[in-house]
Amino acid sequence: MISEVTVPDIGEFKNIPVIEILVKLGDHVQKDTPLIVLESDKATLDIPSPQAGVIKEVRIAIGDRVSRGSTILALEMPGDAIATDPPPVTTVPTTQFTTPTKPVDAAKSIGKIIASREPTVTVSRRPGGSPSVRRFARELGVNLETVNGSGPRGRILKEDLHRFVKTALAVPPTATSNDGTSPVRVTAWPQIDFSQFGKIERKKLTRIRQLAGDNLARNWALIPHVTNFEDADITDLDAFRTQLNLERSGTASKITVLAFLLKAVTATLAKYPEFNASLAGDELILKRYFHIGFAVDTPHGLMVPVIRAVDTKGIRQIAEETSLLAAQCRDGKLKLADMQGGCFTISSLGGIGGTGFTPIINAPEVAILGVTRAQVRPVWDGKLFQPRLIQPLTLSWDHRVIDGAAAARFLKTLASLLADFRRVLL
Ligand code: CAO
Repeated sequence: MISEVTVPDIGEFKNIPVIEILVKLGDHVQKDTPLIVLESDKATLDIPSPQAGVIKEVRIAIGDRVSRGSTILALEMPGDAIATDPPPVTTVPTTQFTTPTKPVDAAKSIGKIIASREPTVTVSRRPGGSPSVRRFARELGVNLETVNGSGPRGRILKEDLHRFVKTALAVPPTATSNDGTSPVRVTAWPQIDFSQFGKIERKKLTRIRQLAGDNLARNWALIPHVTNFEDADITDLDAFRTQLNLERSGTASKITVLAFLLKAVTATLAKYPEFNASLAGDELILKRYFHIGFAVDTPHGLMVPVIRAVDTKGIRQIAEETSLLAAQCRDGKLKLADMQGGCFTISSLGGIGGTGFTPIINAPEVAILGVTRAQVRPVWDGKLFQPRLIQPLTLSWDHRVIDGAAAARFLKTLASLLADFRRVLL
């Protein structure tokens, strides 16, 4: 089945010279594979193949002038491709536009008349270069749209390409914006053969660590983090916690400070809704539910399961759920659903130690609480130093959404709830 391929509707353009022929006899092409390039004073146009097939004859030469309907080449097509040909795809890159697709303009075939819709013609709004310049650019992997032409009407000359490549090689790799105006310059990651300094061992990162690492790098780099610090006096709370643990039945999970933190954070979020939110463009999405995530250290890497509707649950139930979810994380049995829907995260290193750290926000959340180990410290009561159990708290927050004063109030409220847990009921 051989069909003539003609120049489709190319809008205002007429008598345009062919500057490049991208296919040759015997080439297999797909639908929309560019066949030839036309160049007018204003733009270059890629004429794509209307169908998949094999090039049987090329009927134009470079320099020929063509208009709509001019025959370009003969294409042999498999019979079934013709019958089932879908309408043209009109999605094109943003730097290009499509000539209006008109209903069927029947292409004449040598053996048979084949009705086919016009293909999508892409028109580049840039000055062109000669075929040899375009070929050279392709070989170098240079996008001609990024090169300034110094020829007549901005035509790109070979010297322009040479200059472009020289300049690109002279500049160290940077993380600039597309227009090159970003003030941020990032040098390439150091590539060092460490074995020249001593014995080394290679260890592949686990999948979880890779995924978490990518997210953490994005969140750290893109969110303007600020971290506030606060101390909470949890002497009374810890006495209550110890009492509850003494009262618990054999199989019940041990209650740690974490369960109280989850509950107190939820009460604080209810008071400061902008902390229970996500940024979406220029809108803040405020959540009216309280699903709180907590970081779990596992042999495979960090995981963040989520406890749902913490506002509706008691301390014992929260403790049961945290210990169950943490066990599932460590056994690699956590369900995807249990990692989703979080509003806010608590990262507790209280079981390990430390006096403070600045956690990275778990996007698209806007704040995260970091907790280290509570310690008994001498606290001045106005007359005497009293031994009090002090819980260090850190809050990292997204400065696009939250201000320092709000963060200080949030932590102050949280500390006051932990100091007197009855206030959670208020
Ligand atoms: N102050 C003092 N002691 C604390 C404490 C605190 N804030 N928090 C926990 N402890 C104590 C517990 O009471 C427990 O004491 P006992 O051994 O005497 O019973 C001990 O420390 C161990 O607690 P735990 O860590 O097993 O339990 P948890 O509920 O506090 O924490 C979990 C559970 C899953 C959060 C924790 O095991 C974990 O994985 N933490 C690491 C999180 C992490 O890696 N964060 C960093 C991420 S980077 O942002």
